[in-house]
Amino acid sequence: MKATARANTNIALIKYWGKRNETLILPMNNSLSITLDKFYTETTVSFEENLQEDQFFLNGQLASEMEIKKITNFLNIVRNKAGITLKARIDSTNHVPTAAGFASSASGYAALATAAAKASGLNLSKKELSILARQGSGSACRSIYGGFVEWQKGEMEDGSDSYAVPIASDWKLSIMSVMLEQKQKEVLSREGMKRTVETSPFYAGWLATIEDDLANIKQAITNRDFELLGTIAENNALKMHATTLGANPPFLYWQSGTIEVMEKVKELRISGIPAFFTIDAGPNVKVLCEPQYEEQVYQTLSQLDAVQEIFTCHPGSGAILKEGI
Ligand code: FM0
Repeated sequence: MKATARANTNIALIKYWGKRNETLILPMNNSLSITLDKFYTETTVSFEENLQEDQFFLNGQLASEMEIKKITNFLNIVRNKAGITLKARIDSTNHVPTAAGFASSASGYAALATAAAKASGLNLSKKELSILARQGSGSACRSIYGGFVEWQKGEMEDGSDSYAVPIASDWKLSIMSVMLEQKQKEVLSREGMKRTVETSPFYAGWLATIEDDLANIKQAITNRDFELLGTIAENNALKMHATTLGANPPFLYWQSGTIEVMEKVKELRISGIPAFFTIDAGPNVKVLCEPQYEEQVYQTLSQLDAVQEIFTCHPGSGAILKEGI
């Protein structure tokens, strides 16, 4: 009744932004991401006879009651499916540089779903694992697979057709994760997307453009058209962030350093180096380029005072069970 799994985080090129069902975590729109080869979570789940409550240790420390409650809710889904009532001990380690502030919910729930399913005796397909991980955190359903991944939003009310599928491609892009100094506490993505759906007049405009963006970026992946991929990804991120300005109360994830990096990326393009940015629910910027330009992009962005550290990532693998444990 014990299993260990590892999952990488992912970065969306077409963003998931907004839910149509908050309990089942069903999205308003399709999204598309790249699973990275850095920043992963490793989680061991052990269902045990003698436990009265679920125990959750994050990076070696007992987690807060709120975090344990979230984990218990998630494990209840697993227990129901497996027909067991045993409580579990969960040990989870985030292998994310402390300064990074990289969202770990995607790698966290992908690893937890994979380990918990195995430990409970369930033998789930990747599709079923994706559906399970989605119920912990939406973006986690994409981290079940490696490389380019599409999360198909589905139509069903029970969420049975809302899961990720891999996109066949071995295109080795570079994703430079640019870390800035964290200046203020952010609006969490869960709260931010909810507020945006409920109050932003720009939300409808965002949704209206998704299907075109998705079709174009898939075309770009098929044709290895970097210019097109980068243009769509950058524009999609800008549109997502534009919706937050129309929310009530309004909010913005960017800091001055965020804009400095965005401007540098544009300068790089003017100087003939194809590079594009994308930004999630925080101030950090991810810069996309092809491997031959990695060094130049790295050097140029390192010069900015606001930049603390840059991590060069590439497409990585999907969630895996660790053998021999
Ligand atoms: O990853 O409320 O998965 O597509 O990162 O847990 O379902 O943390 F930029 C924002 C991720 C949102 C875009 O949201 O939310 C993306 C975002 P949950 P997540």
